[in-house]
Order: sequence, then C-alpha cells, then structure tokens
Amino acid sequence: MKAHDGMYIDGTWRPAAGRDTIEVVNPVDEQVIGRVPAGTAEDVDTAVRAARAALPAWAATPPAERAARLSALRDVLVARKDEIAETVTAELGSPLKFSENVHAAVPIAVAGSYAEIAATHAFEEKVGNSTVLHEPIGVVGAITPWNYPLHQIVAKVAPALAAGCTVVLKPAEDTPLVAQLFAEAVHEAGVPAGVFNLVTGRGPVAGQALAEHPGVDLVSFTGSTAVGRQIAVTAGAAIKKVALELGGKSANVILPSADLAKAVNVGVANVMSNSGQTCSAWTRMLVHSAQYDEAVALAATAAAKYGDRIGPVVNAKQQARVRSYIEKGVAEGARLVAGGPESPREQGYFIAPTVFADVTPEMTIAQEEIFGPVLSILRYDDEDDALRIANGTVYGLAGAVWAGEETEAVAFARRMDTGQVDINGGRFNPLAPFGGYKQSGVGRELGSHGLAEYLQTKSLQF
Ligand code: TXE
Repeated sequence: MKAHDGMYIDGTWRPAAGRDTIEVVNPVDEQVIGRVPAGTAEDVDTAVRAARAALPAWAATPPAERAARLSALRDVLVARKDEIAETVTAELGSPLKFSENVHAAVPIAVAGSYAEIAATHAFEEKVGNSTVLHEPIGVVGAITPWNYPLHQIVAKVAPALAAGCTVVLKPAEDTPLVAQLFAEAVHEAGVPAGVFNLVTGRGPVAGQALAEHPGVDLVSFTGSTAVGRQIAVTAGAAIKKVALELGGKSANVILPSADLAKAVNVGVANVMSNSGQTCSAWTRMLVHSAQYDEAVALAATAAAKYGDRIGPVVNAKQQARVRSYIEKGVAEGARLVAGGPESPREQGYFIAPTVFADVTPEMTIAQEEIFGPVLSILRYDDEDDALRIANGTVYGLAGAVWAGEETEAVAFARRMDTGQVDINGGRFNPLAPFGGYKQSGVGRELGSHGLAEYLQTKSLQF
C-alpha cells in the first residue's frame, strides 16, 4: 500500500523529527502492508505552529469560500472513493462492499453536508440591540480512532474547516493510511497551507502532546472512555475546551407490539456490522419475557448465517479483549447460543458472531463496551422494567425502540437517557446530531450541532 514517510504540515509532506515508525498490518492475513512515521512532541509542535499561523487568514475567509473548498474536498473524495475503500479494507479488514457503502460513502455525505452548512449557516445574528458573532474557536487538535477511520476524521475536520478553524489531526495507529489519503485530498481541494495538518503517531506520545499543547484551543477526541477522561482532566486544568465521543452500550428495546422477526434480524445485523466495532451499536437487545425464547432462537439463527463474512476485528489486542469478554460472559452464567471465544479462522483477528441469552443487567457483558460482534439478549417484564434496564449503564450514546406504532416507540424513546434513538429501524441522517448523554461524551457531531462545537460567540451591543 502506498504510504508517505513524512508528515503533512503547512501544505507539504516533510520528514518526521524522529526515526520511529508504525507498522500497518492487514487484520485478515496479519501481513505488514505499510509503515508510517511515529510523530513526536516536536512534530506536533511544528504542526500546531503551522495551524496557528494559518488561523487568522482562514478565519477571515468568507464562509462561501470555505464552503467551496469543502465542496471541492467532497469531489476529490468522490473521485477517489475506490481507493478509499481499498485502503480501509487493507488496514481495517472490512469486506470491500462494506468499505464502499459505509467507510467511503458516509464521509462523502458528511463532507457534502458541511459544504452546504458552511454556505448557509448564519455566522452573525441580531438579538435585540445586539449583533451576535459566531467565530471560530481557533486551533483544533483532533484525535481519532480506527473503527470508522475516514468518517471519524471527516466528522471533525469538515465542521472545523466550515467554522474557520485550523486543524492538527492525530489519527489512530492502526489506520493511518486513509488519513494520509485524506491529507492528499485536502491538498488537491485547494485548502490553503497550514489549515489542515497531519501528524501520525502513537497515542501516549503524539496524541498526548497534541492534547497538552498550549497552542491548541479545542481538543476533539473520539475513542475509549479511559483516554477521554485523561484528556478531559488535562484540558480542564488548562481551561481548554473539549469535545468527546466515547463508548456506548446501547439498548435495542423491542416492545411486544413490534414485528419481532424484523426487529431481531435488524438488531443482529446492527451489532455484527463492522465486526461490532461501532460505538453506537445496539449491543443489548431487550425482549419481553413472553417473546424471549422466540427472539433468542431468531437471533441465534441470524448470527450463525454471518460466519466469518463480517471480517476480523482490528488487531490482536482487540481480538484478545473481545475473547476475554466472551469468556467472562460464560463464567458469569450467560448462555451462549451462537459463536464463542474460539476464532473461526487460524489466521487473522476473527471473532465468530456471538449471541448470549439469559443475560442479566448486572453482568459485565451487559455493562461494559465489548467492541466486537457480541450481542447480549436480556428479558424484561413490563415497560418500566425495560426502561430501568435500558437506562441502567454509565453510557448513553444511542439506542433503538421497536413498536407496532411509531408513536408508542417515540413515547418510550423520550424516557431514554441517550443521545440518539432509532425508531423502528431508523436511517442514517448526516444532519442529525450524534453524541452522548452521561459518560458517552461531551458535545455533538454532525450537522449544525456539530458545527457549533467549533464556534464561540461574541456579542456586540449597540
Ligand atoms: O482506544 P484509544 P483503543 C473503545 C472500544 C475499544 C477501546 C480501546 O471499547 O475496545 O476503546 O480501543 C489515541 N493521549 N473505543 O485502545 O486508545 C489513539 O492513538 C492522547 C470506542 O484503540 O482510546 C487513537 O488515536 N491520545 C471508540 C485514539 O486515541 C491518545 C473508538 C483512540 O484510541 C492517548 C475506538 C493519550 N494518552 C475505541 N492514548 C468510539 N467511541 O467509537 C491513545 N490515544
């Protein structure tokens, strides 16, 4: 795979300060497919200085021109969508069709949405005798994970650029190649030098240096709750703003009036998609006691059909982590009805699509984010019981409700402590705000709510 051996800083690829490199491994066959430089605090400092220097001019660039650059960026991503899909498939291991339909298509939609939002957003408004200005927050340090590698980048960089901010991106160690491709796309789109900068590197080195850098005004992070907490503490001490997208343990609540087979099948597909590496995945299925056995049988059949077609998980560490959760589920008394801890293949980081029945709310597999293709099915006795279980974790990122009538599902969704709920299946909307209640995070991504994270307000009184 094509890989740059430098950092994209101030509009050019320049050599890294140190010699350390990161190997990129294909999770399907465990082969090394490329190497990228592992950035140091020095690289981060160079990139932040470039972003600071570029800030005044970009912040003063008319929104229509910023929109034009984002529109050009979208067009470059469209022109290179096959390359994007192939790159994500190589470094994340996703089946190529999924990479085309999700890993390439979703960021294209999001980049396009921010081209429109930048062109139409009211960056100034009148409030009584005041004019309120929505100004860019400044230099953004973006730290992204590997699970939807390009989407996570675009969901931060596109609104930041739309707002007039400049950016330093530190992408995940496992998926730096699509980040380099994105930097090329930004360059091709004619975004001025220094507005977007890329430093590849390790979390505790380059990531931490970026989060701590005094020249960064906002840290926008997506990843584990543990690292998010650490970033929040560091940023809090410096009174620096943060946006955090963290873990989830979302409930898929199937009310008795729902089309059970449809709700179960879509629910299983939702969890197995991207090999379960989705923060908003509906990893807890809640079913009424009277329908419980039927739902378990349907879910076991649905999961078994996937085999190893879902692709592997990202690396050996994640594979070991997911397996240990499966073992813990068995040890705590849950009943395996599909899959299990054994890998379905000798090579690659595969986990069999796994379904647990007889899961109770206090079990580890019902409380902690597993981040693999593992579904827990829990039973409830009435709606209040279902609500208690649904709301009974530290997380609140997403969820789903199924009912015969939408109004019934909506009434239940209003009582859920979570940032997004799919009603009878739902459909992805790039304009809808996405983000967490409780420990699932701080702030929102996507649409005009996502833009707001990158703006600060000033009022002029007349
Ligand atoms: O995450 P990390 P990991 C969850 C999921 C998964 C677990 C571990 O449960 O099993 O996290 O995944 C950078 N300072 N999610 O270990 O370490 C790191 O380089 C600054 C949920 O991959 O949080 C990468 O760019 N940055 C999630 C990013 O943080 C640091 C998506 C995420 O890596 C850092 C991914 C530090 N000290 C994992 N340490 C979601 N919400 O979608 C690491 N990083």
